[in-house]
Amino acid sequence: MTKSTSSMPCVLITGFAPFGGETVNPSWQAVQKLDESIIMKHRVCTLELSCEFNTSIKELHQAIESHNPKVVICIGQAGGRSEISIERIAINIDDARIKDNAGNQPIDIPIEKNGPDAYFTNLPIKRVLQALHNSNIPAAISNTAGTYVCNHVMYGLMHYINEHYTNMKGGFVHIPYLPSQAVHHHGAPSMSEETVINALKVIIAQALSNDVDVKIAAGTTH
Ligand code: PCA
Repeated sequence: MTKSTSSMPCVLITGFAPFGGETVNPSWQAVQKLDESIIMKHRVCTLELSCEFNTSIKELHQAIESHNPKVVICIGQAGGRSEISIERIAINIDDARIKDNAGNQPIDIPIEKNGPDAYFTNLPIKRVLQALHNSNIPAAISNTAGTYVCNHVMYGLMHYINEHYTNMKGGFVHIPYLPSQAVHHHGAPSMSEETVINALKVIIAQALSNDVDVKIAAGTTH
């Protein structure tokens, strides 16, 4: 008899819809492959977020309410970055270089009028970094998630956790273009879907197994 997985605790992993003229978003391409898989006795629930300011946060909050996950990790495309990019911080500002998929382009607008200037992720990011490197996956800590929809969603996630839950873990990870996208962006780095999927499994396992981070230097001097 197979045990029902519906009573298992879950982790919520999100990807984004394509944006900015792309036909795919590598985040959702990879994330959807993990749907309903089991990692460390946790069911993986997945969701594709709209690449739209405001709507994306509402979709995320609704999914958190219905799944009550232990861990929430949102994944997004960062075309031009070469590594798995583990975000440390989300800032309270929208400053869109291009319109979102609903045609909105907020410029210098706070995400939460009375919210703090920034939130740090509560994922053990250095452990995640170490584990990715041990798996031979290029990765780095990033100290900016930008000012577009990804930073907006990360801020919305951490704000929600802060207001509603005390022990839910949340964070954001940017990933490079897929090779099929990079061929249209001369000189841009890329990462295979297989490597990204492996990276996501490593990240989820680390988030589930560690509350306390390690102190290893991974900063930059510029
Ligand atoms: N990347 C964009 C938004 C959606 C995505 O996948 C960003 O970095 O803001």
